[in-house]
Order: sequence, then structure tokens, then C-alpha cells
Amino acid sequence: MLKIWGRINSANVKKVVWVAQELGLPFQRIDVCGPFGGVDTPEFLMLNPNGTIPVIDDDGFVLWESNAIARDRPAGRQRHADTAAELKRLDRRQHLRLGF
Ligand SMILES: N[C@@H](CCC(=O)N[C@@H](CS)C(=O)NCC(=O)O)C(=O)O
Repeated sequence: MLKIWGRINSANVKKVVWVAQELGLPFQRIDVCGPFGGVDTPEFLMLNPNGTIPVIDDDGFVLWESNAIARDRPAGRQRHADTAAELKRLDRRQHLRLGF
């Protein structure tokens, strides 16, 4: 499931939440930054070394910068799905070729 890190009163976080809602994507939003803190932890800095919000983790695909997220997600999700389908197809063909 799509995870969105960031307090909801951030305009940049609102932008990403809006995109997820427009795409009909189920998501979990995690309150960090400002009064919630949590953007200076090693775990968060692994996700975004800038320590800023929003950050998303979409089934392992991590991205920060709200405009990049807003631009990427619609196509990115399709790209992700296409890649997964392609890998499955190749795997199936490999099995057929190796006969097991
Ligand atoms: N250009 C970045 C800006 C990110 C940014 O500066 N986010 C603010 C909140 S809106 C932030 O994380 N501030 C750090 C803080 O308040 O500690 C984006 O669009 O994602």
C-alpha cells in the first residue's frame, strides 16, 4: 500500500494526498515533521536525506519532492505494473524453455 509521510497542514503534503485521492489509490499517511518530529531519524533520512516532507513509499518505490511525486505517480504506477507483468512473462518463458 502507498505510504505518505507528512503532516496534513503542509501544502506539499496536501498536493500528494490530492493526487492519491484523484487516482483512487488507498494510502496510509504518517504524521511526521513540525510538532510530530520524526524527520531527523536514521530511518526517515534513509527515505529522504533532506529530512523534508512529503515522502512516499509505494510498494518499495520511494520518492520525495511533491512535484516529482505528483508528476510520477500516475504514469509510474502503470510503469511499475507493466514491468511486473513483463517480468512475470519472461519468467514464465524461461521456465518453458528450461522445461521445469
Ligand atoms: N520542494 C519540496 C519542499 C519540501 C519542504 O520544504 N517541506 C517542508 C514542509 S512543507 C518541510 O519538510 N519542512 C521541514 C520542517 O518543517 O522541518 C517539495 O515540494 O516537496
